[in-house]
Amino acid sequence: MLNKAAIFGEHSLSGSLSISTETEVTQVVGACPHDCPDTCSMVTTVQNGRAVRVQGNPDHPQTGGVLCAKVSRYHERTHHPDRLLHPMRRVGAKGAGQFERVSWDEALSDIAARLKAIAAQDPQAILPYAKVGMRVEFFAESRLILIWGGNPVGSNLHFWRYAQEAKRQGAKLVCIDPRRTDTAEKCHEHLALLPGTDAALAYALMHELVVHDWVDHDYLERYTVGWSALRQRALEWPPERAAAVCGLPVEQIRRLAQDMGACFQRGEPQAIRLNYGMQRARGGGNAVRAVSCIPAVLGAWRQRAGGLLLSTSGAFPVQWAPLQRPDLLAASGVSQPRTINMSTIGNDLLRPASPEFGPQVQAVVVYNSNPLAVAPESGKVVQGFSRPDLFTVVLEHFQTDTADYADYVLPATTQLEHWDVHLSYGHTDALLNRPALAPVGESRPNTQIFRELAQRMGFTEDCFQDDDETLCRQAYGDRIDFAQLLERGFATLDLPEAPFAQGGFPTPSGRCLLFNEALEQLGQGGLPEVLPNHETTGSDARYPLAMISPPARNFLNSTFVNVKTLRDAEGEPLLEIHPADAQARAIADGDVVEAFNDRGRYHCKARVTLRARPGVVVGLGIWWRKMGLNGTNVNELTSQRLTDMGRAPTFYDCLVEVRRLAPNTQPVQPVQPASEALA
Ligand SMILES: Nc1nc2c(c(=O)[nH]1)N[C@H]1C(S)=C(S)[C@@H](COP(=O)(O)OP(=O)(O)OC[C@H]3O[C@@H](n4cnc5c(=O)[nH]c(N)nc54)[C@H](O)[C@@H]3O)O[C@H]1N2
Ligand SMILES: Nc1nc2c(c(=O)[nH]1)N[C@H]1C(S)=C(S)[C@@H](COP(=O)(O)OP(=O)(O)OC[C@H]3O[C@@H](n4cnc5c(=O)[nH]c(N)nc54)[C@H](O)[C@@H]3O)O[C@H]1N2
Ligand SMILES: [Mo]
Repeated sequence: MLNKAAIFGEHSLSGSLSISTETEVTQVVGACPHDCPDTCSMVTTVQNGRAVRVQGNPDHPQTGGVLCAKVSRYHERTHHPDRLLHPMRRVGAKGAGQFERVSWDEALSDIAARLKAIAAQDPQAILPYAKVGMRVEFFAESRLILIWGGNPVGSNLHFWRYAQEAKRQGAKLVCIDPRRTDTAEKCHEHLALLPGTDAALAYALMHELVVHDWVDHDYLERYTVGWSALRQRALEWPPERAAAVCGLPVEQIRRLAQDMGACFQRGEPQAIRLNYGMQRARGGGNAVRAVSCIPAVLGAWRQRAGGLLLSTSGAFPVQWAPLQRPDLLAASGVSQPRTINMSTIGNDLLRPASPEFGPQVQAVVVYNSNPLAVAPESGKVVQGFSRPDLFTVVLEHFQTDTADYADYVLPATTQLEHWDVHLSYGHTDALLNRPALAPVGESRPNTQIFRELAQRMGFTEDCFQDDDETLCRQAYGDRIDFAQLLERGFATLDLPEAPFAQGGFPTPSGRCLLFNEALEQLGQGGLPEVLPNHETTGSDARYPLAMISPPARNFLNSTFVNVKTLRDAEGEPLLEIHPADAQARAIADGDVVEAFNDRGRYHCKARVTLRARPGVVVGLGIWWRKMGLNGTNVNELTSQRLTDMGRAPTFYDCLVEVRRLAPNTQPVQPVQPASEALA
């Protein structure tokens, strides 16, 4: 445990939990709330009503007593001097951030009056468990691991522990990522492909498997559909062709295929950890389909340490309920508010009523999200939230970029102060979060705020009377022993070790659909397609550099950006650029630069580094706009276009140009919140 903590600089807790009454120290088992595949069980130490420490639960095997650097600072966030402590009503212009304190009663009555028709989000609706693929712990036994489109050292630490274990046992680790991340540095091989070219690489690998006959014919015959069509398509992708598309040396592709072939011939397990990186470009859905064919071709699913694990959470949670005009809702007999894709919120807030779109959006309730900072093409998002006729309510811990545009800001409790249940998309345990503290200030849980709003809006259904503990009980029904959850904080679901060893895929035939007839009929293509990005470089491209914007290690999306210790670790907003691209633009390390395209301008400092590959710049996210040099962040540049499947956002399908603004004569500090400037 100690050495893991030392390696990662994370905090670990060893030994068992104790409760000592003399010193009034208690420890409460909870669950990390963040949208991260690890879903850790955490232990909060409370002294005199304040959280003094947050650590990983040593009794929960997946957590193993270790939390990431961010969440081990959770108590700093909960007791942060900038915590929102009471309801506030806007007095200044939208975006100016000027508010006056109001009572809960005043705030709720006024909001309820204005939102009469809001169908409060049904707090009982919990995402169904949809587990796809391998169990994460079995990666420790794999002999070859492809980490494809993810940076687990930064964002999936507990998977990385199993990969490390495998590495110690002699496994080879390969990272497929345009950026030389911390993960890429620790792997044996790094394929720095151009963003959005993963399907081409997958096909070239299958090409090599076919021509060398590193193929599990028996598995394909018994448990798949469409092998001959896929095989034929793969033969159209010799490594030379893919190398040109992906911007990779052809030998590197061949070498990877040979490693896969060697593993196959020795009968050793090989596995792929697939993450969101590749899904944030136009062809993301097809890229995932293409990569997912590989384990079937190899018959890798036969072994429990073989196959593939893909995060199953939605790529972009739609977490807020836009409200339609009550009179129109009533007139049309609609009782539920519609949901709007957050990837196009900028355009949608600005859209007038139309038959296709429906009525204009009149009100927005935002909770658990910071759309001003995280949604693409922020220029449009800002314009939308600035509409004087839009009524906006934000439930928050802090005065975020989004809260600045609210008519009402309502203080919400943090994870240390409320009940919650969590399912993981990286392991197979269910977790329970018990509150460790009384709510700070006048803050209230989201659920309580929605219940009170519902009451004032005249909803009388029984479910609006349920308290949070009841909701947690109901969430799992009888699939989980709630007593065990209460006692230990986690319970393991019973799942097979090698789910697809003999087919059993979640398809009508139980076979893996290499060729998908249903998709063919929808015009999507029965085989996975290699789709170019929406924004492709080339002679006619107006902007020559591709920009990706993955999260900074010490932030969780835009959360924690205001926690000083974590912000200090990230320094300031940076754009990574390869030395050749920097030289061509006379940019030196530390210069203030402008990254721009037709959508907007983002000012930050340049970091000239080999982490960026030629032709691709990296803007680590997601900083608060108000901390940016010109009051913007990377999402000023990203587009609202959607992916091929699932209408997901295309954050990493984005072209820009970069120019030097000023030399780095003095350190440029991001604007700090007032309370921290004193510290
Ligand atoms: N520290 C930290 N952890 C997090 C989060 C966070 O903000 N901070 N966010 C959480 C959330 S909400 C999510 S959705 C998950 C995301 O988790 P992951 O899906 O693992 O996403 P990232 O860690 O951002 O890794 C994406 C990687 O893909 C690379 N990439 C970009 N474009 C491409 C491409 O076209 N092809 C390939 N192969 N790679 C590409 C990026 O350089 C980046 O290193 O992480 C969760 N964990
Ligand atoms: N450029 C770029 N943009 C991206 C991404 C990227 O990789 N690149 N990643 C995208 C992805 S995958 C995601 S998931 C989104 C994430 O974007 P968001 O879902 O907006 O996540 P956060 O930025 O973490 O903001 C969460 C907010 O909710 C608040 N909050 C947390 N807990 C509670 C609570 O219990 N109650 C209430 N009321 N509030 C709470 C926090 O204080 C925080 O301000 O960003 C997306 N945006
Ligand atoms: Mo996410």
